[in-house]
Amino acid sequence: MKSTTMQMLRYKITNGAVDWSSYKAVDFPLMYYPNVPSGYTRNPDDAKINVGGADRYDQVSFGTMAFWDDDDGYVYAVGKKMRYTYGAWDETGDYNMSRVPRAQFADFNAWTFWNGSAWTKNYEQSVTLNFANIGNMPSMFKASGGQLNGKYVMVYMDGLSAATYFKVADSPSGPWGASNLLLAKPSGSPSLAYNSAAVPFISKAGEFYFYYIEDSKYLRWFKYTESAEGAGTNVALNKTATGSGTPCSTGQEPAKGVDGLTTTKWCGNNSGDKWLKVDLGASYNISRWVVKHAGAGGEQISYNTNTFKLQQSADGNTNWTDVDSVTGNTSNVTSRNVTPFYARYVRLYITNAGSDGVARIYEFEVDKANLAYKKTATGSATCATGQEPVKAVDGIVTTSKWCGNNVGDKWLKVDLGSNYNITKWVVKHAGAGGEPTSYNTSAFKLQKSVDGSTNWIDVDSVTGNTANITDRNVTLFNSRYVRLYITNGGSDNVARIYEFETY
Ligand SMILES: [Ca+2]
Ligand SMILES: [Ca+2]
Repeated sequence: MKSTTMQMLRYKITNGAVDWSSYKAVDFPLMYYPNVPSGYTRNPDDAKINVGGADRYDQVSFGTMAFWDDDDGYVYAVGKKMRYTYGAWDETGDYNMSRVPRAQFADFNAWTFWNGSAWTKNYEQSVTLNFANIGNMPSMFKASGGQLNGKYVMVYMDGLSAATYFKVADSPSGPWGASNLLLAKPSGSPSLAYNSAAVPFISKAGEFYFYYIEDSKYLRWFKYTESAEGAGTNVALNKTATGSGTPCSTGQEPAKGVDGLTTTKWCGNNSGDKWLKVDLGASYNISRWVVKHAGAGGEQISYNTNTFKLQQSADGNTNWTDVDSVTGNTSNVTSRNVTPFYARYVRLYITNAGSDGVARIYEFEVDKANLAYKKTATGSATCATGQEPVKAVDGIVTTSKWCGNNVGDKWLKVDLGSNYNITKWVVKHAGAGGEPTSYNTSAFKLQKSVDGSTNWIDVDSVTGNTANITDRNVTLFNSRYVRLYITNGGSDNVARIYEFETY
């Protein structure tokens, strides 16, 4: 590859459509000029190195990708450094990351590089990202909505024709968490598979599409969908919404604020306070709320809702109770965790809608809480290190289970932290984690207790189960402690619980 510079093509998007005639080549700074070995010379014009009479060329950071962080206003770019060392190109294994304020994207000199602790102008120091065991061409994006909301997600294949994974971090520069398997190593037909990458732009909250390249000819597509019962399911999605005043115009009704799309909005311009109410259809424990403002839909940021609160009500008409409030907001997306509350009706109540006083809500979401998620779990004897009770409440199904193998009955106890109303429980057995279905838990009960140590009371029981996932509604009960009590662990009587959830 002869590379004298690296460029990206920029296109204008008008009314949601790409204007292909508008492209403009923009310089991109992830270009690596290695130290030229002794005796070799560099052609200053095109970064060419003369190696024993043959032309060789500098390489850019290999597999460079970029993504735009909607919240902090930067464009980030990540690539894998290639280095020329005495006659051979090799991958350094080091990833570098650069960023630039979005408005200065085309200003080559505005880019800075992460050196492990700070953003610097010095490219040579930009080699400190801890991306061990990441194959070429990872992709990265910032998730919006769902369990991963606000997290940075990296999708990658662990080598050529290998398995595809994703990692999660709280900031682009890491640290990155454990690997989560997305897709097993391709078997059979493809002789070569590479470059697994996510395509978040066409994905909805709680899911993302990804692909790999097969035999340099095809894109093989897949979709990752978060567990429907996992932490963070938006229960306002497509529910009945009403709003104050009359919509600003046709097509901007309250329903557009809960349709799952950031291309549609509820617009309210009545005088005074404005509100958007949602009837969830049933009562849920709610642990998080999300509002996507004007800027999230591509409008000017000064229109972002300024001061607003989340309210809840049992009847949806009167007696609204404040749950959480935000003042002086300028962000495009508000995402806030709250202590779980139990309600059927929620309301976004706006006292300052932004610079022109018009409410523009592209999405209003409230997430149903799995009350057991990441709470304190204990259990009877564990099969092996890495299969502790905590693995049954970590929200991860693939490769993450509690395994219990003591003789006799087995149990998994969760301290929810305080008393909650509970109406549903879910158990994901061996088959849900990819193991033989004969290992699915056969006979088990849900129990409750006021003290978590004695006086366990049966709430519900299942016998002769063969399903991978048990999902059962129960008459509402209030408890701080819940226990999965297993009397028959399946064909080999070992308990394999990938997730235990209560709602
Ligand atoms: Ca919408
Ligand atoms: Ca798990």
